[in-house]
Amino acid sequence: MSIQWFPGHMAKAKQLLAECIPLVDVVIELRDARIPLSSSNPLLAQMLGGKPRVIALTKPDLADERRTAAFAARFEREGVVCVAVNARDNKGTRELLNVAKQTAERTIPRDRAYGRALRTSRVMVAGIPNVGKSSLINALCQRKAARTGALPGITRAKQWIRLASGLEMLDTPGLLWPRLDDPDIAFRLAVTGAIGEGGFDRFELVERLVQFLVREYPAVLAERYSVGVASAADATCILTAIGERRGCLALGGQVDLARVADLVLLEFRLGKMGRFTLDRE
Ligand SMILES: Nc1nc2c(ncn2[C@@H]2O[C@H](COP(=O)(O)OP(=O)(O)OP(=O)(O)O)[C@@H](O)[C@H]2O)c(=O)[nH]1
Ligand SMILES: [Mg+2]
Repeated sequence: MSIQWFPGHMAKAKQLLAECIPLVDVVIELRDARIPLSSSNPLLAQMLGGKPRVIALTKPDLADERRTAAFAARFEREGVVCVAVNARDNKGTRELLNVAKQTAERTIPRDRAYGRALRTSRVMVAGIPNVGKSSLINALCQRKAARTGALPGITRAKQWIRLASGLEMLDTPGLLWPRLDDPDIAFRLAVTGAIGEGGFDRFELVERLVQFLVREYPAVLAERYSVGVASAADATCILTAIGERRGCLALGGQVDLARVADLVLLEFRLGKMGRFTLDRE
């Protein structure tokens, strides 16, 4: 799959992160729970240097629960604290906040007499586009402080948000890295919504999604759309059958494959077909 995304605002995002990392005590690196490895940003890792970080696995409601737990345990074994957080129902947000605060306070000078941290903690929230950075900040501060949206590239500048506890959080624009050479990683990033529309061929993406589902979750398409699922090579046939079932027809009465692709991608991203983890350990 060839992916093009325009690096103009990415270059800006990279510069902004590089400028802000020295200002914070800890970085919360957000990774999509559906792709905990593919959403790991090598550029961010490089920029962090020795800065303390914790990993938050976002959108766990869309991912396979057992795999999320396994990945969290793996990251912990590798020495990074990891918490799954659902910005929709706040599950995990308190734990994440506590962990981030504790990690931050280890680096802040303390009052000699009372042992209190001498200033409030500063926490950066960073990660790939659309991973849920702004939504997480809103969940943590319990108000709509940062703008969010279903497409990548919503946050374009930095924004400091102060929590009731005094802790300061920095929302940042999503960052991708300059080369997506691995077609599997490119597919996973695109299908989960990290890459802007126009950066990839939508129909090709959905064909790959169908192939993935037939291979790894063979019952899902049959259950959701009541279509026969013979083999992954039949992606276009499967999409045509879905189009007939759902009445996605063009003016002449034939199936409108572009509309079917939109429908399948949307339903996958909304979790209507079930919960999936695309990365394997
Ligand atoms: N299902 C689910 N959706 C979520 C969750 N958190 C965020 N979202 C959705 O993910 C989409 C992206 O959220 P944002 O908070 O705007 O993501 P972002 O990382 O700030 O995106 P950019 O600023 O564009 O880089 C929105 O449609 C959110 O509603 C979650 O825990 N579960
Ligand atoms: Mg944002």
